[in-house]
Amino acid sequence: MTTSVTKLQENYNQQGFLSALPVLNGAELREARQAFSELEKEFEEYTQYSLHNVHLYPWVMGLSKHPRILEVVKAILGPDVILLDSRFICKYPTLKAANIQEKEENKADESKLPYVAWHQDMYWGIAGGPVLSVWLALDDSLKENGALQVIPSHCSGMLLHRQAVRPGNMLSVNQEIPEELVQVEEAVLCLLSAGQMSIHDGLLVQASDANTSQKRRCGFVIRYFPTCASLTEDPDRPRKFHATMLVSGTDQFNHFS
Ligand SMILES: O=C(O)CCC(=O)C(=O)O
Repeated sequence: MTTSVTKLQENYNQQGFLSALPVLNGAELREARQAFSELEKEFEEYTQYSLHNVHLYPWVMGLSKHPRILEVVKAILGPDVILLDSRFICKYPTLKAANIQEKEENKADESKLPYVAWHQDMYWGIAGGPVLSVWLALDDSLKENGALQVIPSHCSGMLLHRQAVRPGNMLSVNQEIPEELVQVEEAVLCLLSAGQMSIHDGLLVQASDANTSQKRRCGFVIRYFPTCASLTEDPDRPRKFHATMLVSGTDQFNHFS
């Protein structure tokens, strides 16, 4: 393992996330964006969040197994890795340019724009190992188009989640951690140029604001975990992962076969 990967590992273990790691070169990024625009035509509004298990498309599988991604993922999770789930999460520009100049008028609208409420990915109930999420930017991900934000301390265990109060939460079952349980003032923005990724631990508290800019914010989220981990059954949070896949090493546990 190279020194730089060891350093990444140390930083990840300390803060629960890493940001601005280069992944795609110019040609790879152009290809991915072109292929994504075909998907957008096919699925229209679903590209916003609900397009799950996109790694079943061969070009997306290529991204999920990109050597630069897997190098970092394996350094953290070990050699035997399962891809649990993947999805595109896109926030489109929703405010019209003319309206942007009239900020006051927009206030009410902004409060209804899609955003991601504070949550932890481990909400889905995983036992026996960590979950690591990769957030690969297909567009620049900036404060104004609603970049991912994280609270850099992932050792606090699972926090209470409830139904989100504010409309527009893009999470699948509208879950949120109440704001009084979150140290919002400690939030760090994961600012990314297109082609870079951030990664975060499944216990890290994270969210993102609405896109109030004229720039699309598209990210490809991929969740990985070690083969020793398994899903816990919870009737209140029924969730099926139909397309889990071994992406590195061997699986002696067969929790997903
Ligand atoms: O893209 C976002 O803003 C949120 C992503 C997210 O919730 C996740 O990676 O689990």
